[in-house]
Amino acid sequence: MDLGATTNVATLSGAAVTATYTESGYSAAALRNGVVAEKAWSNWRPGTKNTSETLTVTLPASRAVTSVKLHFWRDGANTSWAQTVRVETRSSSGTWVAASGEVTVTAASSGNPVVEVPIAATTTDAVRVVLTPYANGYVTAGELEVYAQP
Ligand SMILES: [Ca+2]
Repeated sequence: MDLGATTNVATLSGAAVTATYTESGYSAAALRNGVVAEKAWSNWRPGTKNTSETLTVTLPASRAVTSVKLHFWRDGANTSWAQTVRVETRSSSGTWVAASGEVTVTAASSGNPVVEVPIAATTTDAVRVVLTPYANGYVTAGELEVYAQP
């Protein structure tokens, strides 16, 4: 048995993804439809952009979560991915606990940036990713994966 094997539990029946804000016409729910390369979710808005955004994945049951992987979407020529992200897990008492430090997102000159944040295996029924956009920037993403031990 491979104790290192993990599976994406965000796509399980009964899981859900919500966002603190979603641009009209886009959907946080589409961050768990299994399609990685798409403009599923956007937090663009006219005028002043949000300086922080949070994506929350709730699971149908507690799992030992080991990493979170967020696939951003490169929206034309815009820097449409977060500058940094951090991961938090929900404790059994319902409080959010830091599971990582601030992780800088690196991006190649083309293609959709991806950030994967490994965490110490934590049994939890909800995970959230706090995004810090670039100054005056916005974020678009295709898929949010949460890996857990089987
Ligand atoms: Ca998707």
